[in-house]
Amino acid sequence: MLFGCSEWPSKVANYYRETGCWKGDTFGDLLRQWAVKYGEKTAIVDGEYYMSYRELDTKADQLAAGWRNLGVKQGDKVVIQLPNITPFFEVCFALFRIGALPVFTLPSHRSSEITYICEYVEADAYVIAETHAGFDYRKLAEQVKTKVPSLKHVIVAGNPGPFIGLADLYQTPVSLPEVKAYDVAFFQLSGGSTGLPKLIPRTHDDYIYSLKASVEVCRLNKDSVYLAALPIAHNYPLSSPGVLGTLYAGGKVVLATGSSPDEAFPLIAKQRVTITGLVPPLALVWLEAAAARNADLSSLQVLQVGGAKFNPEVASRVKPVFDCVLQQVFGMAEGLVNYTRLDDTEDVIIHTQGRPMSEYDEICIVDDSDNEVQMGEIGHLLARGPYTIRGYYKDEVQNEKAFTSEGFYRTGDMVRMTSSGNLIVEGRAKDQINRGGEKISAEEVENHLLAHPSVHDASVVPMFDEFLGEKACAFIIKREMSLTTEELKLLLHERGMAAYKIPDQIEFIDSFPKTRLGKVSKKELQKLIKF
Ligand code: AMP
Ligand code: DBH
Repeated sequence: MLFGCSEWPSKVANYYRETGCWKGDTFGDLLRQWAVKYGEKTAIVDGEYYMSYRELDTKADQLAAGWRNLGVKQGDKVVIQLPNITPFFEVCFALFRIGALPVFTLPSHRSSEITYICEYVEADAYVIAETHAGFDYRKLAEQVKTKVPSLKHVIVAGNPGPFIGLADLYQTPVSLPEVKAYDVAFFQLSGGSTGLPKLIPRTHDDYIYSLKASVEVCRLNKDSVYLAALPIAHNYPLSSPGVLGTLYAGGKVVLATGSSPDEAFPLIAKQRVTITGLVPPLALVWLEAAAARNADLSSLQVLQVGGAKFNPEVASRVKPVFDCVLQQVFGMAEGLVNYTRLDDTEDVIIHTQGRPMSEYDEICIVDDSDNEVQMGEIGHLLARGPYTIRGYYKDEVQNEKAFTSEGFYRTGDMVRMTSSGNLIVEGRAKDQINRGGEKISAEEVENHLLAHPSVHDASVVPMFDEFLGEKACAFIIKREMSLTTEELKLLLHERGMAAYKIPDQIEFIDSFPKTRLGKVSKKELQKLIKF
């Protein structure tokens, strides 16, 4: 295991090996096995381009050579910011094969997030697409490069401008180093509840196990066709079972560049998509579009909804409108994934967020003092298991808070267990806004707001929203009376924060309500929001 990452205790690790959870395969090995098994079968469809398993395997080898020739070595970090395009897979599998570590960021991230991450992991390289959704990533890379001089390479899928083109990295395969399955394979970003995003180290062993477990629960096989409508760098469309689970099962991945019904519905009809995963607000848009249009969605067997709490009334419309099974997914990039099962009763599917996917998952629901609550009562969800991390990357301070002494991860979610053993997400203890599946750390936004000289204090809280479930509202105590909402939004934009984190509403206030302990009471603040 690499420096800076907490390991599973060796006894526990051995147990996961003995029970067959961890099989000792790396992602590089897996792709080789798939190429042998599925050969010319289509692995990925990207617009008009159909890529077979064999082709993906070959391209990964060629790119691995390119990376090695650039000087990128085992353990080096490579920040990946790619939309849903085939190079995402080629680049990642090439890096897996040389033991370099992708760090996944979202296409919506901007200079604030990317600069911080590049600095934090001491990234050697940054991979972008030329443009996507009207945004030129080369401009962003220029800004990042000025701020992070240690960043050696910027690689561009498409026209490289001043950087290196990905096309130049397909080279004659070279011999590859040995990569260990127990090592970290890549980093995911946590949704965050602290000032700065935390990095989640995932190993080959643990992540591959999570794919296997997901594929079993979701019943994927080589006839499955998964539509990637959400950004695939996110843990949910990446692995639950997502694009990697689909490849694991020998199925076909269909990439969409966006998630609107205009793009997705024709793809479902043409590619005979059997399963896709959405966040709740998108599910609502799709429901309305499907009811209004005469699209052929007959191939769809499973519609997954997760990332944020799905309203049961909306959930009950999925089956009648799409004529397929709804599967609720409650997961986290740190590990634990819960699913409703395909043959669960309607009541379970509509009203719960499912149960852990693996028999080796251990969960506890506890009160504020870490004592287990009575069955059916609401408490903090703790999780431990063969694919749940034991610590964030190089962050001992947060690790003390986020993990118990027994190695359970404190999810920050408040849940209750039903008599059927399923979980219902009832709220959240972490200081985070879940904006329709996009997570916003309140503290991160507050810190940006506090950088304005006219801001005396700032507090960001969730506010109810019919469509998104939650939006962000910032309360500001001014130092300078002339300060306006527009000025603050501009500040956040100029500081390079991703657009989804910019508060939807800003309220000015004279003082913050306090708790008995003298801390800002976010609960009371929420009551002061003007709708
Ligand atoms: P992230 O930190 O970005 O990986 O987000 C994981 C968090 O998203 C979980 O800890 C929950 O707070 C939230 N989440 C994910 N799925 C669901 C769901 N189905 N219902 C409610 N909350 C969810
Ligand atoms: O929200 C998430 O992070 C999430 C949701 C569903 C996730 O990581 C997952 C499934 O694996």
